[in-house]
Amino acid sequence: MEYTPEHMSDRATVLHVDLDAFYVSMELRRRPELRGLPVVVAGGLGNRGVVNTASYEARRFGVRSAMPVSQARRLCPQAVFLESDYHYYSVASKQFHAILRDFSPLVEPAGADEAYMDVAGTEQLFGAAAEVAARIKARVNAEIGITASVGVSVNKLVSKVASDAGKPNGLVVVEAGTEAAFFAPRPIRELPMVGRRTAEVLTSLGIRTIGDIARTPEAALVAKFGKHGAELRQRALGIFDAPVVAQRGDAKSISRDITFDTDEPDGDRLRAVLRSQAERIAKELSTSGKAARTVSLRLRFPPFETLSRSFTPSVAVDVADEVYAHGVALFERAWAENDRRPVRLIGLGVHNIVERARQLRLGETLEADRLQDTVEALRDRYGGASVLRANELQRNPYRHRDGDYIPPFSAPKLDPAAAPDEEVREAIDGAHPPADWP
Ligand code: TTP
Ligand code: MG
Repeated sequence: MEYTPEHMSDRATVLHVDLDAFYVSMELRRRPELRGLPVVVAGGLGNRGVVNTASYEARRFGVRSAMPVSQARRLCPQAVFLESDYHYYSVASKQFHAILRDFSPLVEPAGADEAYMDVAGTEQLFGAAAEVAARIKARVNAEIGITASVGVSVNKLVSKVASDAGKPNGLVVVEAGTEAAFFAPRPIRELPMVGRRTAEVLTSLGIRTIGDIARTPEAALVAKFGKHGAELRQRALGIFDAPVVAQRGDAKSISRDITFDTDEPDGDRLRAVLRSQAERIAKELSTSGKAARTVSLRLRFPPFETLSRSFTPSVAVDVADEVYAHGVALFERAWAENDRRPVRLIGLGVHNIVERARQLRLGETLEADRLQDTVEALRDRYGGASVLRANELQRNPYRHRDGDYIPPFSAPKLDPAAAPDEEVREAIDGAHPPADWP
């Protein structure tokens, strides 16, 4: 997209607020005797446990989120290992988002422990953005007992990088007009658009800093990354238009996953698990009157190779039938690409949750629910593709919303740079499950 000045606010009023080492900080709050020690919080402490987060002391030994607990124990045997207490953290997460909403109606949650907000127009009440940031930090500290880092700038992208740059307990303000200068010396991996594979390609071109990207001619980046090349360069200059969008502070995603005791080789059983996960997710959506824009699948192959794929259909989904249909389509393709190897973990999720605004679609009657049951029974018996709606024959589910085409199941692995949009690109790039997917 062509950059024009009106895309950018001329004042730094956008905050990104992120709690420091969130799960660990919560544990330290109730166990202050562990402060200063390497501490690892994991979902399960057995062989299949995965690290949720680690204290900064443990990170010094290389312990990272999403790492197997066994590996973390090898890297840092002296660490204190604790099992995650998700309920305890979710209470704090709600408190955190409530504090932010006290300062501005424009709060966009981006996960359990992070949010963007725009404080333009609140100066009369709370002072300049940097002052709001300081007040938020103080309230989080006083009321939740942990620290937050805040970035302040003209847009979400620069504020995100700024909050990371100041961690822990940071407050980094990037004054309007200094975005490119702030970015220039920073390593490419700090730019949110740059995943592992993109970084490899950039490094092979001799590009190490964000400033190096900004200095590279757009044509050279387009040659390597397709249309994302131009966008990459804009971002390297700190240009980003997406505004802060207010959202209610409730669930950002709903997901279910299961880790098998012995790796599961049977496709029918895997599909059955997906089916029951879809039902539980749809039930939760319907209880809260919500629908979801995006369906995600997560698969893990032994030992710890995890992939996630997501798809955003043109219409938000809300019934089990639809969640399952998209989930199983993602599964068939991802599983085939991985030689239908036995699966250790399978997870289904929905995110980009929106209010349900469902009206009967043209041609749909209340009988549709009963029809769906019948269709599902047939699919369960004869396989997911045995019954298709007529419109599914015409509408390829992998035609993405911007019109780009991703070939269906038998396709070779996608090149992240050639993928149709950032969401899919990230999913291919690796570990980007919904933000609050434990
Ligand atoms: P992050 O904000 O990514 O990490 P963090 O808060 O632990 O550390 P930082 O100071 O760098 O922000 O994630 C927030 C919480 O989400 C984290 O405490 C645990 C959970 N989480 C997982 O369970 N698995 C993951 O892979 C990641 C990245 C986070
Ligand atoms: Mg955090």
